[in-house]
Amino acid sequence: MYGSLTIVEGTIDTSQDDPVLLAEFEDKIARGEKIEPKDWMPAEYRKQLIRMIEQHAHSEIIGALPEGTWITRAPGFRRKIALMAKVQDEVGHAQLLYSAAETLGKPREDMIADLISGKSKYSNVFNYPAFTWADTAVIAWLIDASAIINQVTNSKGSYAPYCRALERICMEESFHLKYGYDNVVTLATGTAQQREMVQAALNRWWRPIMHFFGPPDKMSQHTEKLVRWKIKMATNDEMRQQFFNQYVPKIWELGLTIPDTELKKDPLTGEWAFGDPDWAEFKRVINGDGPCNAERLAVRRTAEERGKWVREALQKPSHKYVTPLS
Ligand code: FAQ
Repeated sequence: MYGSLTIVEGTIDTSQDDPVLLAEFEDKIARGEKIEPKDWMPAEYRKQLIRMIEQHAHSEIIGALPEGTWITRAPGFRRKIALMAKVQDEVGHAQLLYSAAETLGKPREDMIADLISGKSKYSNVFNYPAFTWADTAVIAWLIDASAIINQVTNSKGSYAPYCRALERICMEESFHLKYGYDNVVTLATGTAQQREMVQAALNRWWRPIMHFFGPPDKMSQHTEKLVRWKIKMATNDEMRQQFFNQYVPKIWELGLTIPDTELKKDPLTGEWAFGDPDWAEFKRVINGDGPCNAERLAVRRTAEERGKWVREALQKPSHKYVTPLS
């Protein structure tokens, strides 16, 4: 329960909503107007936004971890600085998104508690390890590219605070993408060993990236209502197709191969066909049983425990700071 909202589990449920207000709300959405936190909204719209923005925020903060472990090992000072800035950006994105979710009534403490207890989900991709420097390059290029496709699309959506956060995030992510591409190009045009390393990383990340866009539309639980209320401005399959259109040619251009023998574009429809990326693995990973789920949550749990004294100190009445000279 958050404020006057009772979170109802299940499919779209507008039975508790005033039909007149609901009709006005839907007209507003249809006209392309934005919803602000103080505007009336159906309980299910609020519930869906909290779920999605909260998961997005968790993804950013957990998403800092696979690359974060490479800051000390990045090759060269310039790459170290760039990676450190990227990781800081991702954590900053989480702050923007937690703030956007808070406008809907769920306190940040509850969101963090749900993350570290394993109740809330976060993006599947961050439950895989970054074994080599090339893994970080593929993350920064192709996962940031996937995130941009999703976020640019949804920044045109209906909930104003989320759209504002997404616009700002996308500006920063576009630098991440350039940084990632630069690293991939360096490896792909480097020594035989570097090429091998980046190809191996691409092979490892391809399936998780296919999963990143969510299950196929026919298996998706939430897409229909999210599209109806313009929270999602494209379906999971549409965004995955956009990724193929934009990035498959760029990957091939670098002489890299994609580990899916069934991947091909239908010349008549323009649709990409692809092999089954193992949706059973996707389900296992998002439900807590991926290669790094336990490790990722343990890091967040430790951070939460170690930061407790800072949060407590901030709650206390402020004391006048006395400098040695005053
Ligand atoms: N991972 O009915 P749908 C980033 C869950 S940010 C985990 O299709 P929906 C930046 C879904 O929650 C990355 N779970 O769901 C960065 C639902 O479970 P629930 C995050 C997933 O909401 C880059 C169930 O499956 N971006 O990368 C995933 O309509 C580099 C049924 O699925 C966002 O969160 C998944 N991939 O569509 C940081 C964007 N897919 O809640 C560091 C906002 C689905 O019923 C380094 N979110 N599930 O228990 C969205 O656009 C949507 O929520 C989707 C899923 C498209 C992710």
